[in-house]
Amino acid sequence: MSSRRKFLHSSAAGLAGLAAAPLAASALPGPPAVGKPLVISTWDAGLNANRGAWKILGAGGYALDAVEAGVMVTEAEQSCCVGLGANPDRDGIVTLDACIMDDKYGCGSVAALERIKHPISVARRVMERTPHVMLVGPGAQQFAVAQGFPLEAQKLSPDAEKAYREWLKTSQYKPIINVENSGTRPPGPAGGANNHDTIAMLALDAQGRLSGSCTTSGMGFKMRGRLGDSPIIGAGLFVDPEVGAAAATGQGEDVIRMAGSHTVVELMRQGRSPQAACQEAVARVAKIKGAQARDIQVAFIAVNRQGQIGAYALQKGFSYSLSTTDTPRLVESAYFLK
Ligand code: SD4
Repeated sequence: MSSRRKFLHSSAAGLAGLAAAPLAASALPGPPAVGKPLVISTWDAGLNANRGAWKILGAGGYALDAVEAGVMVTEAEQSCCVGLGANPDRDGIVTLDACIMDDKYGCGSVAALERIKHPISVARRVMERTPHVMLVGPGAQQFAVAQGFPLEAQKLSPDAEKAYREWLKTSQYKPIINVENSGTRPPGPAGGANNHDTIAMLALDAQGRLSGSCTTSGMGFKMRGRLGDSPIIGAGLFVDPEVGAAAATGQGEDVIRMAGSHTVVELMRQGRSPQAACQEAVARVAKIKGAQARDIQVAFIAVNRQGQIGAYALQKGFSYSLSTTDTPRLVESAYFLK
């Protein structure tokens, strides 16, 4: 943990131009064109995930394989932020959401999936082996089992069990912004640590193919049946091979209401750089939320076909992991609210 934190600080210091908090698009230096292949993912969990993706990208592999393998690393870590080790809903059950998009408008998604370790791989099977885009709840689980995914035990991890017991003392639902940073996890305030849990990843491979993935347990202590943006194509993730790709993290309700990732891609289609597109989308969230914007976090990452990247958050504290070699860098994102 502490080495991750140190890495965050040193990387952020070394990339001070990206860490500033400009409010106007024109004031942004903007991340450099990084070319291809590249992989970008949300939060510091992205460091390990990017390493997993790079094994494929660095060997000239397919972006789709990379974004699946990359976030599978995070799903398997279990100890932190995504997958079966994460915090449960308010009824004490871990439910998982994931989606994936390839470079041909192919997309697949699962939501409210229980007891399956790798929802991202189930989402890929939905894309590749069914006529549908989304499967939810028991139907998604039934499909996963039919596809040979093992049904894991219905059991909370020790950390999640502890957090849930704490949360039950008050049963207050109050998401805490930026809890995805590993330095803030656990211990945290009751109902606080792990309230948001997501990794989103975008990759451009050596052949110029774009793909994206997103996987999450959603917000800890959510209502049973609640879905956020992460499994929703166009909200948590969108890939248009003619333009670029975008993904979101943070308060899913506020990403859904402005079709977040699709909005970022459409802004790029209109000529914005990935950075300007992320910034404009975040500004829209801020405008919609008004004074309540301070209570939430929303952030976008984006990449265009040319290999330029963008990242922008509503609040300070969002960082993303970027790989253009086999050594990932953690970069503190620019943000909107001072
Ligand atoms: C959700 N967007 O379920 C997710 C949470 C998240 O980092 O992104 N956390 O609303």
